[in-house]
Amino acid sequence: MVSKPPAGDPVQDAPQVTPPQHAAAGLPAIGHTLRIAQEQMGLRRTARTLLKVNQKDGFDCPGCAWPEGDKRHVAEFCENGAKAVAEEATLRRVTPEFFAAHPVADLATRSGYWLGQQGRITQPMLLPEGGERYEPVSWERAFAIIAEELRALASPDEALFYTSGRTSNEAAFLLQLFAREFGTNNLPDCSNMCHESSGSALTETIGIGKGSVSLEDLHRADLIIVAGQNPGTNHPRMLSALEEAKASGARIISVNPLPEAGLERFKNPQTPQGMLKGTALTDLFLQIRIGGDQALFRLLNKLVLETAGAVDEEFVRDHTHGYEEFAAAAKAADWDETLAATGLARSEIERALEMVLASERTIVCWAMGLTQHKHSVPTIREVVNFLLLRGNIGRPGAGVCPVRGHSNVQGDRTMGIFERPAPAFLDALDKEFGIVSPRRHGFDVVRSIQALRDGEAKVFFAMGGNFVGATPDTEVTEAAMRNARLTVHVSTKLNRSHAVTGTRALILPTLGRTDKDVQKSGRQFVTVEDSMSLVHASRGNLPPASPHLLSEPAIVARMARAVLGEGSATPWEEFEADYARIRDRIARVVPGFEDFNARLAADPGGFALPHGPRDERRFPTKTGKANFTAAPVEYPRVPEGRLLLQTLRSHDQYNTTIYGLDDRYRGIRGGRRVVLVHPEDAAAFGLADGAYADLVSEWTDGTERRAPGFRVVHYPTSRGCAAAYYPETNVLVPLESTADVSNTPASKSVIVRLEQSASA
Ligand SMILES: Nc1nc2c(c(=O)[nH]1)N[C@H]1C(S)=C(S)[C@@H](COP(=O)(O)OP(=O)(O)OC[C@H]3O[C@@H](n4cnc5c(=O)[nH]c(N)nc54)[C@H](O)[C@@H]3O)O[C@H]1N2
Ligand SMILES: Nc1nc2c(c(=O)[nH]1)N[C@H]1C(S)=C(S)[C@@H](COP(=O)(O)OP(=O)(O)OC[C@H]3O[C@@H](n4cnc5c(=O)[nH]c(N)nc54)[C@H](O)[C@@H]3O)O[C@H]1N2
Ligand SMILES: [Mo]
Repeated sequence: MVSKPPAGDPVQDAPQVTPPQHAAAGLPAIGHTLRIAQEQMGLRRTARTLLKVNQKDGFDCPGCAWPEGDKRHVAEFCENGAKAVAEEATLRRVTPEFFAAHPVADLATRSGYWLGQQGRITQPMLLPEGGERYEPVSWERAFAIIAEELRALASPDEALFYTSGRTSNEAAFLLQLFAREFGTNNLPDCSNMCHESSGSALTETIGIGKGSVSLEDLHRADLIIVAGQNPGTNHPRMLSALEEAKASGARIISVNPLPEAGLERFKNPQTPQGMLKGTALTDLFLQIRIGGDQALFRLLNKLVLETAGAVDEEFVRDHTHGYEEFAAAAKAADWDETLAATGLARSEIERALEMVLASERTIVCWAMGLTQHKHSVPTIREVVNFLLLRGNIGRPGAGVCPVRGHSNVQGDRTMGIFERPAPAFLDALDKEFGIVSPRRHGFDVVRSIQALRDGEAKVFFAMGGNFVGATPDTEVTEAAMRNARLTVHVSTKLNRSHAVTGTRALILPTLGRTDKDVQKSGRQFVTVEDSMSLVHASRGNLPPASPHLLSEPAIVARMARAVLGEGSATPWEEFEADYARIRDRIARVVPGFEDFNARLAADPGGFALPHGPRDERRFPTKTGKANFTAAPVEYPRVPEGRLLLQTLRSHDQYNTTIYGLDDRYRGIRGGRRVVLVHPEDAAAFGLADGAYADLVSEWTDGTERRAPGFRVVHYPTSRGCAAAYYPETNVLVPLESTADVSNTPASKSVIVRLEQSASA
């Protein structure tokens, strides 16, 4: 299997490489922000828009899910948030003339960067059966086509309803309601590829799949461990929280195969002192091998167990279950095996232990570096064991902190976007709407692709996102998508998924976060939930990108009316006219949202959802306690002469949206086809810095996948490991290579060999 870089793709240009930087943000970040924002929006719109980001009367930043503090700065955004805003608030437009000039076959040759740079989509478009181009279509006709295809299915389970995490609570609630009224739980979402492993591990161990800390807790912690996360790029506002924590005496351990600039030093653009010198953040850098985290935490647990007085015995006795079995497993942890799995030195782990023992309040933060491996769920369970041992949950300054990706990915799940909904949730939904939701579990992302491939699913609907761009095994996935009868994308911008279609395809253009949303009852706002379970309003203030756009709630409501017709007693029209009516229903179905509208009116800054472990050390698990677990230690076994490749984000991208071709902190400019390799590993393949190599992944069934033409960059990553950007490398991730339990694609552990490129 070969993926050729698309013709005319600027990413083929030879990237410029300089040594990686050792500090993040500062002046260059401001300059970069303003340049990108102005290119897309012009000067006036830039000012008007950026000053509204994350303000109480403004819109929630469409970037990451990091929470806002209570005290807002005038400019409450970061470089990458500003890029996300600029990308959406751009003045560039994709009109019907554009589609007339660019047949689908042409779009299919373009890079994701080029597609995204064309601007906002202005009208609903249809690719008719056998057609070569998308043509303008009325909204009415578009919904009639969806109704026709959905009604023609042999079973509702032949339809898939995907959600990307930018969708508001209101739209998400309507979408899951529609899917269940229609008769399926096929609600895959981006979370399946993202923090599903965190959700699986946390639900089993503490009874709720969400983080247990607030910003306040971070500021009060003694020790913060940041494992498998690159906040300098992906959650830049987290750096301010880490800086504040350090100012109050916290220490930081970063666990990462790469030295990430943002974790080394932060130059806070909000303070003069920060701009000059900045704050060193990391006290101890554990440069771990990819996939070594479970072994590391297991050994730390053994060492804590062996230290007199280190275990919080009262907490363990009163609040936990499974301690004996866990302690037996932990005591068996082996130094030599841990050193082999982690690539760390004994002295480094001993230093970490000292810091752990000196801390009364410890927080562990993590993201994709922990969630996208075969053994991610046991890894995160081991992190929970680690925190439970010293009672670091449910008290100030301590807890679990999975740092979410998309700005409302957590809220979408709270609203019921889940292929395996809890029976209690469905009971409440059924009671409220007088429907009978299906109880059979639906398909997650990977199962959805398999269902399309195998002809079990025939209609694919996406509320945002870029399904074929974000999912693994690009060629398999694209072939699967082409099997569909109908593909529908509710989108703001063009992406790869619009070029890889079913027999018929629809593009439904929608309002974004920054757009003003006016419905029959007047101006609307929507709500979102951030990574720390805070719910708040988001209100766009720009004139919509085109008069033909519909909001996401309106699209779902109209689709539901077209599909369900008289058969539905749900007041879809009323929901479209006034989103407060949707919130009234959310208040009655979803725990924690009681008096939803009234509470938002009282404080537009929002409210925190209840969280048993955080609020009262109540653990809603099967045992009624926090569960210790005792899984065998796993780590990737990489055959001789192979490397373990992680696929990650550059500084100039938002998932599959490419803002630019630079990865400033890592010293890469003007290109994305790079592979970062330790100089000695590169030498073993006979590859000098600047050589070109094909990445060839090897899977257990003997198949190989190839991504050609990557510039080799000698880089200080841990030995035996390599890194390259997603989505270019998705072609290398076998569909069947997923995490146990959560079924999340193992995008951070791909076994590869490097071959000198034929063409270089
Ligand atoms: N600007 C911007 N912001 C974003 C996004 C974006 O694309 N751009 N994406 C959003 C989304 S959806 C998400 S999920 C988050 C993603 O946020 P991150 O998880 O920070 O994103 P990645 O680039 O995947 O980085 C993974 C990090 O984990 C490290 N890592 C890889 N493997 C291992 C391992 O085995 N062990 C350890 N300890 N570390 C490892 C990598 O070196 C890297 O530092 O960001 C969100 N925010
Ligand atoms: N190899 C590899 N694969 C990965 C990952 C990895 O680290 N490595 N990370 C995974 C992760 S963590 C995630 S979250 C997924 C991301 O998967 P997705 O969420 O599917 O992908 P995005 O690139 O975030 O989606 C971008 C598209 O969303 C649309 N969009 C933007 N704003 C809006 C809006 O307001 N409304 C609507 N309706 N549409 C909008 C635009 O059309 C844009 O092109 O990718 C996963 N895939
Ligand atoms: Mo994500």
